[in-house]
Amino acid sequence: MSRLNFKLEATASGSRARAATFTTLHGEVQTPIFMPVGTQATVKNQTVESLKTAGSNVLLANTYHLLLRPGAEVMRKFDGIHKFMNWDRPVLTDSGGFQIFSLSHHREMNEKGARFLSYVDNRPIMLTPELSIDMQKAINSDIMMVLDQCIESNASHKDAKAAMELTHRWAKRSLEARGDSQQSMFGIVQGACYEDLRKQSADVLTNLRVNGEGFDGLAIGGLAVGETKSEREDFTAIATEMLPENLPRYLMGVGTPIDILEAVHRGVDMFDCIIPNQYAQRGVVFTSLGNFQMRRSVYKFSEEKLDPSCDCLTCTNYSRAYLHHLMKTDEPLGWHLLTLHNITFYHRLMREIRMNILNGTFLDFYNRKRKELVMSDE
Ligand code: PRF
Ligand code: ZN
Repeated sequence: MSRLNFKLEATASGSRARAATFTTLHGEVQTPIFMPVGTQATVKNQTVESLKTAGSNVLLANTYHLLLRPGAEVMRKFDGIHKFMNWDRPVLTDSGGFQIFSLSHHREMNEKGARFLSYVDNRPIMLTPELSIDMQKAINSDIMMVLDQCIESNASHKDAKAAMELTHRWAKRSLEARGDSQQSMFGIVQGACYEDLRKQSADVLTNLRVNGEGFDGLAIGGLAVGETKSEREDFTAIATEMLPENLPRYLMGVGTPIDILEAVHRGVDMFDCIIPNQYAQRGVVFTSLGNFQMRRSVYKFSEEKLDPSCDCLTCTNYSRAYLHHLMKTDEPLGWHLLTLHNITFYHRLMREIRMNILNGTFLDFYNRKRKELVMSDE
């Protein structure tokens, strides 16, 4: 049984989409959900107040970054990240496995853990499952992630199998390291683009028990790391087919609005992604009329509001011309306003998805929305 008291509310017909609720130490979560990325105990360019107006509920923070700075002592001083950043809603922490894989240059993996050089002071650090969980306890996140090894999705079967098996051993050590903490913990399915490995990984992690307790949810890792869109969709479906009905499913690091819609259709409940922030930083916004590049001079004189069907603070208050100007002059306010809009767009999409699942209209919605989002993706 999950500590999260996961309750399935509805499953769509003609689709594997589901709507559910679960309860964390900092309140209830309704799924499908999008969790903005707050790597450094901040969602870049946002305040906790602006995030709440956007509709954010769960934030994602990164153990890897917070371990290096400000460090465990500061987190402990504040009894965790909530008081530190003034966020009273749920927080999920990624374990650091993926960040070492994607961000560290001088890294070495062995049975014990992952060794890398700190980007703050070049000091060597050995991130073990035990250290990752210890830091996640200091952060006091509502949901902790196991330390895993994410490898390229085009890795050989032999390498993918070795990384998956190491991930399973680290998953067990992570769950053991939880001790008497009340925090929840998710396992992470790996196995690159191999059907047998994905099935085996889902099976092993679903059945793993330490002191009679298993994981409170399961994540799908190792996707959105270089495979094609159709491979990603196929392996998402293969993984979710093997996962238990009664636990939340989290697809890590995915994706664009259309990627998320496709994954919900394949049975995923939770998402995080840096795309709404990254796109905003580059001047790209998602709108009901398709994607706009706000740096383009076509907006120079436009008195229109950004997206006429969006009720965010950006769209209700500022013209396209002003936002264009802010982006052209690299003003931080431009990043704030465009990020706020993009995050609001994601949360609205998730609310529409959830509503349609609950109303029994998801399949129609999926078919309609899919065309709209694919068009705006081009
Ligand atoms: N593992 C962890 N975090 C992640 C991933 C993973 O495989 C991914 C893959 N897209 C994103 N974030 N721990
Ligand atoms: Zn808006």
